[in-house]
Amino acid sequence: PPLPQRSAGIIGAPFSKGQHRGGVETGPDRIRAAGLLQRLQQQGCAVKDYGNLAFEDLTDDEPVRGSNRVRAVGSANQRLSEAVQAVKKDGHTAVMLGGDHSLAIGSIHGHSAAVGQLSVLWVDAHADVNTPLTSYTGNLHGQPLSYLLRELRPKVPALPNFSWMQPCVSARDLVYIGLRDVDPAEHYILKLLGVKVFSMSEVDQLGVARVMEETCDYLCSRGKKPIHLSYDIDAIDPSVTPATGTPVVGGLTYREGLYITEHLCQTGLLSAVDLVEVNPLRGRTEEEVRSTVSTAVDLLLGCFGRVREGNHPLDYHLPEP
Ligand code: 5AB
Ligand code: MN
Ligand code: MN
Ligand code: MN
Repeated sequence: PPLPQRSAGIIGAPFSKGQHRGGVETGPDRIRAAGLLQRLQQQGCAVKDYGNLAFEDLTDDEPVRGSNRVRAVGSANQRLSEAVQAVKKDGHTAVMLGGDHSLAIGSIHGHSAAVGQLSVLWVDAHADVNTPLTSYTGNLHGQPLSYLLRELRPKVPALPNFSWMQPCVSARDLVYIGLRDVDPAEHYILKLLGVKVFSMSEVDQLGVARVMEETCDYLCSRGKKPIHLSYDIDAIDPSVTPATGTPVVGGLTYREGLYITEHLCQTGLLSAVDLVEVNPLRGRTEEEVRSTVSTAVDLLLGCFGRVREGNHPLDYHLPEP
């Protein structure tokens, strides 16, 4: 089909302190080097690259209630929130290239600060809803939703460098797709709050097309709000995207993963996208890294109108003989 004009505002967030494996901070540059900007432009999308954020180097960042690098994560996300607000004020669909998934705190906070109430679609093998008090790893990339969900506020302690933010997402505006590695406390939280979940079992049972229909119906049932897509590359099966910090077998196929982006794009409501947890240093071969990065690029192209039947620009005409 012809492509309507879209515009992407790209923010690189080379940040890895929400977990302990080095390399995820090189994700943004690897995704750009795979041709993301050129390929978006080729498909008729206007692109503005806001560059990579620079993050404060905090030397004194002792664990807080068992969680690691809390001050660095708080400070990085404050910067990211401001950057996302600027991108939204410039009128673009915001694209945040991570970096680890703790960055969703600033990305979603900034998006909501700019446009108001959001629908959030979280595509991930993991639920990322541990509180600092339930996490047994102490990694903040497994906790972002506990800071963002209004209903969890009474369960989350005040943390250093987090006073700039308030929870801004309601549990009923959140949908998960792809879950298959959920901690007991996280499972309790999801049941307690009645969060809509399409685990890999539901993807198997219903098929991805029906999952997306039900996702959009559910998110739109209380009015059409801007959608924030937070896409963890580990949602996809590690046979396709192995270069990531916490791979889990039994994930989405390449085609299911892509279908999610195509369907969301068609709603016309997609307003910001995170693509996180691509870690080039976790690939065992160059081919594993290439496959992971090129899948990340394809998911982003799908968010901006690319469809597999093919596309052509609105002004295309056949050459005259
Ligand atoms: B990711 C775990 N639940 O809290 C934890 O990759 C894994 O952003 C978190 O989804 C995985 O550390 C975080 C065990
Ligand atoms: Mn994950
Ligand atoms: Mn739909
Ligand atoms: Mn995640």
